[in-house]
Amino acid sequence: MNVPARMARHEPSPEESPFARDVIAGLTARPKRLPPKYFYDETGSKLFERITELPEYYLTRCELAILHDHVAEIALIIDVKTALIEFGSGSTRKARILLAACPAIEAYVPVDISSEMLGREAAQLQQDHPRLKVLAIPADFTKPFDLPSTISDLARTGFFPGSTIGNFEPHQAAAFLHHAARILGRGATLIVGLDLIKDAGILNAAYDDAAGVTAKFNLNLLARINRELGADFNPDAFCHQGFYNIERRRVEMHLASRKRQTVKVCGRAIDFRAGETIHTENSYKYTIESFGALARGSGWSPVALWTDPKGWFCVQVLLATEQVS
Ligand code: AVJ
Repeated sequence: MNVPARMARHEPSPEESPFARDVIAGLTARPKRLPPKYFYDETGSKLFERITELPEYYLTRCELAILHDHVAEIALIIDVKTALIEFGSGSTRKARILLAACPAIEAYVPVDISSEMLGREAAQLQQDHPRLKVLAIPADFTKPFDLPSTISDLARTGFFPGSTIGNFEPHQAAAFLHHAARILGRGATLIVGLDLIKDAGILNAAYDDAAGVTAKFNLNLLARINRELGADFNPDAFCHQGFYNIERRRVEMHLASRKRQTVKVCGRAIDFRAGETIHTENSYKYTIESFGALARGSGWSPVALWTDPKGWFCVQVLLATEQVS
């Protein structure tokens, strides 16, 4: 079949980009799914910032409070000249708390898939901290990447806040922790934020807010696929779902088809039954013990941890155990 050149440009073949490949793989899988890392285009990153300000979304506020309250103790742990490597940085708001109180941090290396936001945030941070080495790496931090050679004389402190680790399946979280131990190397420290298991009502509200910002964030994924891959999703024909799955200890987000419909994506026809969902995100919740066990099994030893007064969120400091495989 002859495809006009103009059409072909708007419908990249699955081989063309990792995004196209992942979208086709996810939408042809049963059940349908899409990787949450693709939420964060320009619009999605802004919507996520709005989520962090919602009354129901307690995660960011709790974590900021923990960091503010305990940063002096963190500074005592990271006391030798170090690079702070942040995985999936988004905003630099949390790193700024550490930078203000930890004079040992000489370089800041944010690694993020959302390159526009990364560039802006890194440039602003550099202005505010003229003597800090700011070395932004636009990359998918779940894939191997090299640290800049200019930080080879510094110790390494990894920073993985926001409960982003909850997006991984537990076995992927273990693989990520091993991967982080390899990238950061011997003697490294890792500061991780994780969301704790709690009452389902609080979790349901946090991921299905009254103002509908989380719904917009979830639905933007379809708009992004339209924009970047020339698909013809009608976002109004899908609805947001966000709920806590108690048995699996995770919040699930889905986009449910409001009717039977067919959508064209990268030249393929994707059929939806009425009510069929695309599973767009898991956000695993841990206990202090279950996360500690995961860390110990993945090359790290927990050395300190704090929660907010309600016990909803936890920041743990891990030390790389000697043997790095
Ligand atoms: C940034 C992955 C931690 O799981 O809470 C917020 C993303 N999704 N609302 C989370 C998110 C829906 C968030 N993480």
